[in-house]
Amino acid sequence: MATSKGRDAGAASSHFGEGGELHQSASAPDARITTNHGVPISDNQNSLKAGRRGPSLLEDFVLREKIQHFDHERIPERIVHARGSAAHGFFELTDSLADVTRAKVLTELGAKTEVFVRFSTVAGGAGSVDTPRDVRGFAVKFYTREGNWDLVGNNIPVFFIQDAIKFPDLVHAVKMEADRGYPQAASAHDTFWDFVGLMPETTHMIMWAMSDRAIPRSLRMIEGFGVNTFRLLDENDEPTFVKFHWRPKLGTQSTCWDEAVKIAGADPDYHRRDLHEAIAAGNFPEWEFGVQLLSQAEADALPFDILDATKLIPEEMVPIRVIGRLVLDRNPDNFFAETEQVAFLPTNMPPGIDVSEDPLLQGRLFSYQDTQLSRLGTVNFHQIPINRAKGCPFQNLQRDGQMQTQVFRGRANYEPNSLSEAGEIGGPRADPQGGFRTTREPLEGGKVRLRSESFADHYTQARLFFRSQTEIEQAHLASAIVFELSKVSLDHVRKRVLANLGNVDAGLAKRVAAGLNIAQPQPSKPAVAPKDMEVSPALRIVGKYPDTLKGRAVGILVTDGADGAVVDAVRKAVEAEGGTTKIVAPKIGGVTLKSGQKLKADGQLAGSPSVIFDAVVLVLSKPGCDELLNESAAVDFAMNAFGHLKAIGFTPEAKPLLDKAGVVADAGVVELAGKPADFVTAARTRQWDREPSVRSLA
Ligand code: HDE
Repeated sequence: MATSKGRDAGAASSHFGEGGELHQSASAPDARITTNHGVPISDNQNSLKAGRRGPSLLEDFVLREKIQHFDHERIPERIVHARGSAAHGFFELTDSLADVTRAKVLTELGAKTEVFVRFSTVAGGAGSVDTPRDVRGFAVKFYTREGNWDLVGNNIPVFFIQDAIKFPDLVHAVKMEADRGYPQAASAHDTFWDFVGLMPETTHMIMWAMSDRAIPRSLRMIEGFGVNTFRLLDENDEPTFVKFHWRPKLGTQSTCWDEAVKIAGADPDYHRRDLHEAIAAGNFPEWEFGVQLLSQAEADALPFDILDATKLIPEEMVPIRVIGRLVLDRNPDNFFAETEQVAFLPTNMPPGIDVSEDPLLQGRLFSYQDTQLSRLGTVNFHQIPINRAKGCPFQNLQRDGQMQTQVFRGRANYEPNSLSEAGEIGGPRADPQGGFRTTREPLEGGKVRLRSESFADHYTQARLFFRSQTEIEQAHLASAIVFELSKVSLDHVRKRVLANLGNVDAGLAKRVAAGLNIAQPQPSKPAVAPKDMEVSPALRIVGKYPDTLKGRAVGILVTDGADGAVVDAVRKAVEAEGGTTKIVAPKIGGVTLKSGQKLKADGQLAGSPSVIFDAVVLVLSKPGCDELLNESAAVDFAMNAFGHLKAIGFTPEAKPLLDKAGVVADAGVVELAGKPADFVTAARTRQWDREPSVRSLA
């Protein structure tokens, strides 16, 4: 039996004839498969064997090359920000910063600069899910005419720590625990909160990380920040401090925590898919680019140190000047070649942009170049197409190294040289006028290992953030801390965090203690007593994003016998406002409508729960509804849509299902009597007013 198996299997395939030989019509030379060295391959289905039943022969270089290449397909994942999604696009300058910088990318009005942008989570591995509670990376590579500029930012404007020397500790603490290898992509565990409690400087960032900003609805709906303070230098090298901001056109929008958790199961690639599909459909994500500019004197007048990355500059103190826009309009062709191999370096800056002395940034200036060497394996990683400077030539006298792809001509691999005097290639030279120059700002003091006293206030801005939130956001934030600390198993860790929270806001500490049902400890003794600042409404998200269907998806659940006219009306109304619709049916083959027409499904009910939509509509027939009453996926569809504060449109036949799911009438639960206008109004936003009726928050 075994004798004929291989041959039978081969004969079954149209590619094979008698004896397992490949019967493929002769490919044109440019379409035929070859080895890596260009040798055409005659058979890509069978290894070379001694006799029909083997063994395979070592001589088979086609097999060996293919397997060996495969064995080495994976490269080390990024130590942080391993999971990412990216897109190509452009940056267009709409307001010149010629008054403060000589960087052409920021002065050539109307000029478009090609960009590649990678979004990421921080803590999880490359294969982790898209929706954990986490900071999102927002890394932009501008291919400028004066070299690449990498603005490697996050969706939160401050950071956990003040000095780069604490970064390995922070990352060890937040990643999966060393002995057990879990939890993956989650901060809700002992070691993270242990670090947080012992390092009060993390408190401000913790407020942001526990806010809804850390569970974004879409990568198209996150803000971006350069975080560290940078400098701009004008023609005379006069410096101006700068903070960079990205603001999404769709507004900053988030999921509910329960929803984020469920999306992780329903669609682990939720954000990656959303970004890809939006771009593929021509709904190009867009951001405004803004700067906060300040002189040394203005910086000195602020009540905190702009070199401290745990502090932000409220917009109300230094307004954001919008100077351009970023549009992502092309998906990568190949995930590995582009998204995985892209290497961002905060040291990539064109002339006219410079760093500050922020001790966190100073460490970053070393780290990124270094990490690329172990990740991409060679000093020549800048020659990988996605990393190459495209806006201008790059040339110097650096030579050789692994994976060198350039073929240099001539003898000039040193400088100075006088070879050009003999008519030979002399090579490039430094350009004192047009080249990159560093700020001339004077430094002070001797060598010290200390933290500046100007960094000592760890609570004022944490308080500012918390008190600037709307009531809803404060409740979410407090509940998120309760959730995380409830996953902590060490009592003393919980208590220490609670004691620190007492310095942020007594009410917050009280709510968290009540949520944990433990006694509220005395506040810890802060290094500097926190002060009350004027609240900053700009730090909120609820009430700030536009009520719109743009960028939102509506799931329409249908059954056999459903009214096609209602489906059409909803689709038209949603799409007219820039939203997208997807038909969900019990079976992927779709349904037969009341009219007898077939309607194709975009998704099967069990695989398309309501968590992946922003609003839902149930267009059911009576028998269809009766069947769904015994289908937990259908009950969950309605129940979760309600619990996640989504608009629900329904035909009267769907009422029994809504009743079973515990959906009760409110402004967001709309019967589709004729026109879907009321549903559309409700679907433009979340039904925040419903929240107290569906969950108790801290
Ligand atoms: Fe990073 N960070 N980081 N980081 N970071 C990396 O570089 C590091 C920090 C950020 O999509 C690594 O290429 C140190 C702040 C993003 O490829 C590594 C410190 C901010 C990305 C590294 C920080 C960021 C990274 C890992 C403290 C916001 C993903 C892989 C001193 C401004 C880029 C890599 C991408 C990636 C080091 C802190 C943003 C290890 C030492 C603050 C968006 O070099």
